[in-house]
Amino acid sequence: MEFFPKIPTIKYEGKKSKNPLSFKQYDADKVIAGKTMREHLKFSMAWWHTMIADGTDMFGVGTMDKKFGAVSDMDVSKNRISAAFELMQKLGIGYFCFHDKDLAPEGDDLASFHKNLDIVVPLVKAEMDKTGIKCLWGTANLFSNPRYMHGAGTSCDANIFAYAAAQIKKAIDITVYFGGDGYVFWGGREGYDTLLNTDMGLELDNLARLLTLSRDYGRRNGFKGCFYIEPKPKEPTKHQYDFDASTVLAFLRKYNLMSDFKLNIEANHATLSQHTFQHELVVARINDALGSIDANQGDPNLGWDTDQFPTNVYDTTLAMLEVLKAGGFTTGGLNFDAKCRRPSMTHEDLFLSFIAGMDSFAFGLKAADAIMKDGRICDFTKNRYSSYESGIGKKIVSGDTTLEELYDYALNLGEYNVKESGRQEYLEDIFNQVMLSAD
Ligand code: XLS
Ligand code: CA
Ligand code: CA
Repeated sequence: MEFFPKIPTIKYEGKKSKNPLSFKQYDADKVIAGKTMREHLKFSMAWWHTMIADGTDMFGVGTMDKKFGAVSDMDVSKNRISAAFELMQKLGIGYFCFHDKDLAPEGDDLASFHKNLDIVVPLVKAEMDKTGIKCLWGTANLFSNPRYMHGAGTSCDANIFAYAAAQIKKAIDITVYFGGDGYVFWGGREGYDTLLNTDMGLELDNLARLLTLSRDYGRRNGFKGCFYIEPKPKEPTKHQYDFDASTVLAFLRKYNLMSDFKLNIEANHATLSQHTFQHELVVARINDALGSIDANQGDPNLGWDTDQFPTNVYDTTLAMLEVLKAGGFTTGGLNFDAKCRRPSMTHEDLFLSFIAGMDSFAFGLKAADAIMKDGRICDFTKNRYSSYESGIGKKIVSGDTTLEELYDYALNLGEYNVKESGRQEYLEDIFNQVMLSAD
């Protein structure tokens, strides 16, 4: 059965096309810097937003049909599988990401939830085998069920810690069964609403204990991919422990988890933490921890986690610049953790949204490659630090100086001031000019 009968397979038609159901920028087989666009971009569908989110918000019920003609919870889950693979195939999306809870009804308790998963998960695998579509990462939803009101790994109740562990075990099993490349921990309620009732030290130690137990279980049971932490500063809690990339890196180092964990950077979470998307990607990259990306965008005038499809081509260009500088994705990819706006309620809007996001990142890749090839911005930055390549600068970098030597050196300089301009506006203009002529 076809769930989107009016939607054809989406093809690349080029910039001049006015056909809304076509790609204007994303030419999957085009080779850029030695790889096809498909290989560079590794697009992924987020099961929760695409197959489940129906437009429900705090002020009103859903506006979109995500039941795909089914009535019982189990049938809804099954129809979503067929619809998901039809959508991914028509768009040429090679990966998907999922929470355990996205795939099957929760039932009355954990045992019935896992029984439901055992029925549904092989159906997903059969579609994967048929289509060649892969799993980018899996995760467990440890934030929706009321039992996680105080957190999961950071709950004050040890029974809830055990529940979380059980859910993670099953979600890792499913990810391994799917051959998934990644496993994500996003700390939904791993934070606090007030410090008056919170033992922060114990909560952080317990969170690390849960991640360590999960890592060890995964490695013992065939998970060869990468574990990721996804930073976010707040929402739903007032303060989330995995606040931003730097905070997460300090946590991973403190608890000796750096060798198995990298970061999954989400654009909207970056801006929520008062950073730019580019900033969070740079922090991840320079720490060799750029794992994967949740591709979306927020709205600066709203200021919460709106999870919009990414259409800002400045941001996609800056993001792809960081991905290229990092040498491209290995286990990671671009997961559209994004949903249509509530009034964009038709199934066609789903396709139009993915097309907008894919074209925006495809353009970003082309523009980033052009900026790398143009070389002026990278060269400028490199030359800006050339004083560290010889003389006293070289000694500072190689660790061959002392504070005493620097004291004498500085005093001998007499009246000295920097001569180089930062040239921000000049660089921004180069960025614009190269980006606008990218093809
Ligand atoms: C929520 C997060 C979530 C994670 C996966 O804000 O983005 O969707 O990506 O649990
Ligand atoms: Ca996310
Ligand atoms: Ca989000």
